[in-house]
Amino acid sequence: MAKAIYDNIQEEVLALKRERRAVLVAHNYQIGEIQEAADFVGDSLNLARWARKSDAEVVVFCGVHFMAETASILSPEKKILVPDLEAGCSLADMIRPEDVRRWKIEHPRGVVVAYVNTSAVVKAEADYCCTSANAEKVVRAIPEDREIFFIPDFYLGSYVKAKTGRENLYLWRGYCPSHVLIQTEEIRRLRSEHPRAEFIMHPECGCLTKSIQFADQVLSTEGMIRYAKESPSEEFIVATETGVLYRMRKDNPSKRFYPASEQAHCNYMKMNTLEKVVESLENLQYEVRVPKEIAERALQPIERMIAIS
Ligand code: CIZ
Repeated sequence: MAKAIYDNIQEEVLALKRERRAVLVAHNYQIGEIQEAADFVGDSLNLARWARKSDAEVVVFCGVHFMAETASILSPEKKILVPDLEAGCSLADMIRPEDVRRWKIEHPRGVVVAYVNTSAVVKAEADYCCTSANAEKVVRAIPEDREIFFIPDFYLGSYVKAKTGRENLYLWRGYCPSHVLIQTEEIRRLRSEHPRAEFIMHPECGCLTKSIQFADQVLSTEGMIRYAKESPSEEFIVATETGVLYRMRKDNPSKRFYPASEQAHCNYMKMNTLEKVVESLENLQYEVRVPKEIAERALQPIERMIAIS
């Protein structure tokens, strides 16, 4: 059969989605063209939950690998595809299941809280999952006398420890290589250049302890997007991966957004392109499927988090 000719790649993606009875979901850090082609844009948990509710048979997940795994855990009957199998997450790779098992042997009554940025095999060892939006709430739901192992992000964990005053919360020293590039000196400079701008910050930022004194809000990506819409301010300095600015600018054309650092750019997130989305839809590649035994165990901490938040 002759290959159809399209005026542009967005049209081609649309036609292929129809043909494959597929939906496309995109994380807040994806490039603009992918966000435009998406049926839903959001944070990793909202994407996975949206995909679960959708009646599509095929979901093209534009984000990074652990996010597609979470979608597969929540929707084992669906075909979850990623356009590039190499799009991983350095933070998620910083902890292995054996690291968690070792802690559990040393702390038999301890509770493991895993940030969503973990692989399915690590989630399978955890008691609770959390996102940056609900980490504090999840930790507060755990009885005071139980020790907590918070993995893998040291900065989010430190923030939650400070907010909850929880002394018996132990931290793994993982970090996001993009968020650690955001520096206090640069924020100080931007604040003096844009004195009217509100400064909103993601808790994965490596400079969180030093910069929190300037922060108007510490928020997840969804929290930032909502806050930028609702706040009467006209200008914002945004400390997170720069992809989030696309949606903020689109939602608020009259407002101005300044990245706290142009360096805060995740190369893994940017590996997905529309050309790869086309290939993914044409060839139904690359499927992410979590083995049943792991998926069943990893589902429990995710469901516990959903019940709390
Ligand atoms: O859960 C997500 O999508 C991540 C990694 C961050 C956030 O704040 O949304």
